Formats: sequence, structure tokens, C-alpha cells
Amino acid sequence: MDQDSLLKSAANGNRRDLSRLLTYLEQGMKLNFPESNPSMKSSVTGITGPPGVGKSSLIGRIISYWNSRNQNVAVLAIDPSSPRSGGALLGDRVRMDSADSGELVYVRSLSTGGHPGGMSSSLISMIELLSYCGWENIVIETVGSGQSEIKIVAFADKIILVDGPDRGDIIQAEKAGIIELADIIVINKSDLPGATKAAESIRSSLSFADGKTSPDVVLVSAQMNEGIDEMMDLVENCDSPDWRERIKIQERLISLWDSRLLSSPNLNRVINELQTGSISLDDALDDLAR
Ligand SMILES: Nc1nc2c(ncn2[C@@H]2O[C@H](COP(=O)(O)OP(=O)(O)O)[C@@H](O)[C@H]2O)c(=O)[nH]1
Ligand SMILES: [Mg+2]
Repeated sequence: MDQDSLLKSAANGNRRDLSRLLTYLEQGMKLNFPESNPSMKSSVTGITGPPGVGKSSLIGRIISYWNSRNQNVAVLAIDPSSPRSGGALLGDRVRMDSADSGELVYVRSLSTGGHPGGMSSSLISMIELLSYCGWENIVIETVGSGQSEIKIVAFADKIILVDGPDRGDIIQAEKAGIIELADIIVINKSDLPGATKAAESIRSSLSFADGKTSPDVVLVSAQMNEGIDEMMDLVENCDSPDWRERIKIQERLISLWDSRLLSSPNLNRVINELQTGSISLDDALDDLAR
């Protein structure tokens, strides 16, 4: 089938064809949309945080929340550690699928391998495709353990940083610079001892300079299904301040810039020329960015 027929079929709800198109985009292909539907603008939510804090479990609850309001949800789960068939993905599927509403849910795992410059440009196309195909809510799950994985959430409209009762996790997020991007900080596993304390300690440590307002910190338990409605209420009604929007835009630019440089067909030649000293770094950049 050609691209246009695939696209038409995917837009009509054929999931196999949607998956095929996503695979093409993952491999770096570009898609031409005939005409996009201007009334359709998906809301894109990024969920990041250290491994094991309960992001996938929470996404399962978020799926149920939207489904019970008759809204559909597509999830792109980006996992740098697991190959396609890896155990982590299976585990994720089970937890996410416990939201039992087949028609209204689409879950897709992506691996970060094979993307020399990160996967930001494929991700943008994937979001565009899902939106074109009528997915109202798009959720991007990334593990907050490496710069590029974290920064990829900058492509979301709203960013949720998830943390657990262990204080060590949030320190990781602070180091990675994710705190300033987060619209809301969620402490999951409120059923475990230490969660309330962790939330308090994060609240008090969040003091941004220049009168920047800090994000809300909320306690939830994905396992016990507690605090989810309150969390979603905050997520849906939060207004990202201008300064945070600017940081997001800047991160998107950096991410795409990296991606463009590192995927340039001239990269090897330019590195060779730099190594032999025949060009300057400025020349190299000009060459690569062209
Ligand atoms: N006690 C407790 N455990 C949870 C909760 N949410 C998730 N978990 C458990 O934490 C582990 C990691 O969850 P997962 O959703 O895969 O985390 P992810 O790596 O951040 O996606 C699993 O064993 C979950 O069952 C919760 O609210 N309370
Ligand atoms: Mg997960």
C-alpha cells in the first residue's frame, strides 16, 4: 500500500496501518499530510521521572480517567533500556492495559536506539500523525535518566514529573534540569511511608529565583487509585507561565539542533576535517547546519 492509502486507512481507525506508519516515522521517514484537520488539536502530556516510580502505572489510571470521560488516549512509551520485545515493555503493557477500553486506547513502545541525534524529529511527526488520526490525548512516557530522554518531554504541552517516596529520586531530576520544565510534580506511592515527607521536602526545596512560581506538588497512589481526579484536575487546568513556555521552546530548539547536526550526512567528513585541522569549528558548524 502506498503512503497516502496507509494514511487514509490509519485515519479511519485501522491500527495496523497506524502502527506501520509509526514504524516508518521511527525509521526517519517523512509523511505528507494531505490536509490536516484544523479543529483537531490533541493535548500532549509528557510524563517523566526515574525508573520504578510508577509512571506506567499512573498512565494506566490516566487512561481510565480520560476513557471514562469518553476521550481516547494514545501512549508513546520511550524506553531506552528495553529492546522492542524486552520485559519492561511487557510489564508496561500489562499495567497500562488494565485500563480496559480497547477502542479508546492505543499504546506504542519506542526504543531510542538507532537515532544518532535523538528521536526528537521522529517524535514530532508521530505526534502529528496521532493527532491527524483523531487521538485527542497523547501521552509520552520517558525515563528521566538521561539528558536526551528527559528533554524530549519538552515537546509536550504539559509536563508531569513523577517521583517516589525516596528523596534520592528528586535529586536526580534536579540535576537533570527537569524541575523547571515540570508543570506539576506528582509524588506517587502515597500508600507507602515517607511519601508525605517527600512531598513536603520537595515543596520546601522548590524555590525558584526571580519570583517564578513553583509547580504544584501532589500526592497520589496509582496502585490504590487515590488522588488521580485531583491530579488530573490540576493537570488540565494548569496554565504554564510564560517563562516555562520559553524554556520548553528553547529545549525543543536544542533538541532539534542536536538532531540535525548529528544526523547530517556530512558529519564524518567534517569530523575528519576538524581532526586534520583543515577547517575551524565555526566552519564545521556552518557546514553541518546547512
Ligand atoms: N506501593 C505502590 N507501588 C506502586 C504504585 N504505583 C506503582 N507501583 C509499583 O512500582 C513498580 C514500578 O511501577 P511502574 O509503573 O512500572 O514504574 P515506571 O518505571 O516509572 O513506569 C511496580 O512494581 C508497581 O506495581 C503505588 O502507587 N504504590
Ligand atoms: Mg514505565
